Amino acid sequence: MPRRKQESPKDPSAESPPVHRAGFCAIVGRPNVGKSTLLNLYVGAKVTIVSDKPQTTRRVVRGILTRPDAQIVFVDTPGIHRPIHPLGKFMVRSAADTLDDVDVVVFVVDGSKMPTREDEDIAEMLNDRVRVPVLLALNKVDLLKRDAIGEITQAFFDLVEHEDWMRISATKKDNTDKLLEMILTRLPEGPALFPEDEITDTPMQFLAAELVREQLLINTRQEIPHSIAVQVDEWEERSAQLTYVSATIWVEKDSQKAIVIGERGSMLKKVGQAARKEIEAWLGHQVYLELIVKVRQQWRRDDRMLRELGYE
Ligand SMILES: Nc1nc2c(ncn2[C@@H]2O[C@H](COP(=O)(O)OP(=O)(O)OP(=O)(O)O)[C@@H](O)[C@H]2O)c(=O)[nH]1
Ligand SMILES: [Mg+2]
Repeated sequence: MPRRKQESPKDPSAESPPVHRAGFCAIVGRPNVGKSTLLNLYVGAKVTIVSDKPQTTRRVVRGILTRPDAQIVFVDTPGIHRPIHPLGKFMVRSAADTLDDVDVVVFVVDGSKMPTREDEDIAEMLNDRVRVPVLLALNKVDLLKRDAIGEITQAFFDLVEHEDWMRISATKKDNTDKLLEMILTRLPEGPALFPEDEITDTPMQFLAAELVREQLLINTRQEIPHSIAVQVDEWEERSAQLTYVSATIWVEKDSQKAIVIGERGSMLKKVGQAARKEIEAWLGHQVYLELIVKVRQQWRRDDRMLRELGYE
């Protein structure tokens, strides 16, 4: 008589193999709400620059979080606003285009203030166009006044269709882990999309130019931050311990050039030193950073110049 095979003792992990998820998560919102801060927090490194000036991020930047159970490719996007020049149009278009190719969207808002016209525009776009889950992240909760919580939250709820929401602070790391789990559960099952040690697909040269621009944003005011572009012209690994980098800082007026250089070069020196340290940290060796300031009038409206700078 055939006998039933003896069953081996049950191995729980063999019964239900652990689920691995992988996918893309767009981070969208109006300028200055903390999108890039949130991405850097999740990735654990500065892969996208942050400043207190609106319209800091100009191009889409991907940052990758790899865990044993998942890989999330976060897509930081330029703040969506009503653009007034071709650079702004490029920025808004690249943010909007991101929505078509992701698995989940995090709509980041400044949850300490009532929605603005820009929030309304973005919400309308998300409601009309996005077919994947939208998560509402009410950021900057650390600035939220207690008596305004109800009114502000309700105003955002009325604005945008969302699957779930969370009140967070990207700088204080409040509830950001809870938001991360909400994102994770919305990703499809599948293997990792990028090598597990990769945290961004941004080329180092572009990152270096951005780190210089970040220092300029931090150290300048009014219209100057918006008038600055940084382009790496030369990148040479002179030895295993030293990389030579030369970059041009473009501004739109002679008066801006004078400010960026500073009195006897003081501003340029300060910016150069701070950016050099950050590039050195990325490369793990010494960097010689040379910065040159040049004027190109109205470069933000100059299609050829925008193409050259990679804003196309
Ligand atoms: N108080 C407070 N400030 C925050 C928080 N998150 C971000 N910020 C600050 O808000 C400012 C803008 O942050 P970013 O991350 O550059 O904002 P963004 O949305 O990427 O802005 P754009 O690139 O211009 O679209 C910075 O000064 C951040 O330090 C937060 O939770 N609380
Ligand atoms: Mg940003």
